[in-house]
Amino acid sequence: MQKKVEWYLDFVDSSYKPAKDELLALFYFEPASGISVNEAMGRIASESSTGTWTTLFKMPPRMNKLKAHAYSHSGNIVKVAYPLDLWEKGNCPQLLSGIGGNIFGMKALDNLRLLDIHFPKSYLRSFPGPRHGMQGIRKMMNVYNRPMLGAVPKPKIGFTDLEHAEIGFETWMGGFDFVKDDENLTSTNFNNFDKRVKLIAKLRDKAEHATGDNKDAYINITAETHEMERRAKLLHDYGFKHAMIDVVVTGYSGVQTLRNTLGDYGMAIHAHRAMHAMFDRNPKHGMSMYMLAKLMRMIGVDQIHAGTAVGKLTGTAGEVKNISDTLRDKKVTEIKNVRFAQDWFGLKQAFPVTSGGLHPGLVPDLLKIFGDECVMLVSGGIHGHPKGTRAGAMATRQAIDAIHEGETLEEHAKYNLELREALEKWSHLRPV
Ligand code: CAP
Ligand code: MG
Repeated sequence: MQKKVEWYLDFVDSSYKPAKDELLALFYFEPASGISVNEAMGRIASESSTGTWTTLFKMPPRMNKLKAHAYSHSGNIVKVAYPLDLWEKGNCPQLLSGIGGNIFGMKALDNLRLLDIHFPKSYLRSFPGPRHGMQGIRKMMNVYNRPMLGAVPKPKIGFTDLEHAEIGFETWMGGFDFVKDDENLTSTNFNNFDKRVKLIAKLRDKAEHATGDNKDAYINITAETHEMERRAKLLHDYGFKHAMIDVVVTGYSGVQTLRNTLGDYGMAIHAHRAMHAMFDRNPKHGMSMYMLAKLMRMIGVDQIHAGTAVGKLTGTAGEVKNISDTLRDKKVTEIKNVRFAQDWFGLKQAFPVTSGGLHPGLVPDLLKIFGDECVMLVSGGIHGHPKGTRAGAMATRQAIDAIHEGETLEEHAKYNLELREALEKWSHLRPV
């Protein structure tokens, strides 16, 4: 008789009741041909916890306590419970080495997607969460009852440091709060990070003086981690209250380190999600954007891009709403097969950022989806205004006022020239 070779099914138990302090993962999965549902679920739970592909010579019985259990299954959805002791608290990379690791490459699965993880209190509270959160940022900027507004100079890369700062000045003067770097601008031979910081600081002070409002910038510190720390200090020295990080490309460890550094300076993090679509766009495989947003709130970014549903990039209104919920809610409710309920146990709330192909004509849609509690980035949609950046920013503010005052954009445009000109160019266009 052939000896037992593997023990994957030991990790499947539909009668298992997860303990309160276990981490629970929600996966979409598709077994490969010839693999049963139970065999597939067993592999997911095994390879992401204590298992390997074969039975072992030495296996102390106490290790059974560290095994994950695939405990619930319906259709292509499986829930897996992971004992708390498997995890190092405060270590997000380790979490993903397990739950987001080898299992995604197993031959026995055609597709696998991590949709959500439910975190118990003791695990969640081992991370700091946002330094300021939504309320802290509103207080810092003294802006209430409307979205926070920002813009990236466009084209996204190519301006000199001085040209970049001058466009920023126009953005602020039109009534926006933030000037933002684009995700692929760091430090180049034509736009040096240090020079840009000094020039933007000078024009920020000028704009604050001229308008009497608080102004700030999301300057992109993305680089090797020690260099990010140096850049963070420079921003702090020049009085900036935010730093921007491309959080996917720098990685969880980099963001955790910078959360500490920037937190010590009292600064907030603007998280750009460049590269997220490499793993979240295929609905059957990879990891959901929802999961990324949740991990980033846990690590402690104050705001992260969430999509638009009406702009140039993919993402439905439902997805955008889910992401916003996990960033902003104190307690998230369950949506079957989509997300777990999650109590955030007091970690601060983060802003969703809506960005990508926006212009004043889309403001009514955006306010319907996000409400006022968001950061709205309108970039091409202000710099492409027929009268230029300042007029474009003014048009966006006028569009927000219109909705707040219960008017249509067209009504409000009758006595607001900048909005009228924006609508003449773009109307309510949804770019593709
Ligand atoms: C928007 C943007 C943002 C994307 C990011 C860009 O510019 O600066 O990076 O919106 O997407 O480079 O495309 P426009 P997301 O406003 O001119 O389109 O927020 O989905 O991560
Ligand atoms: Mg960009």
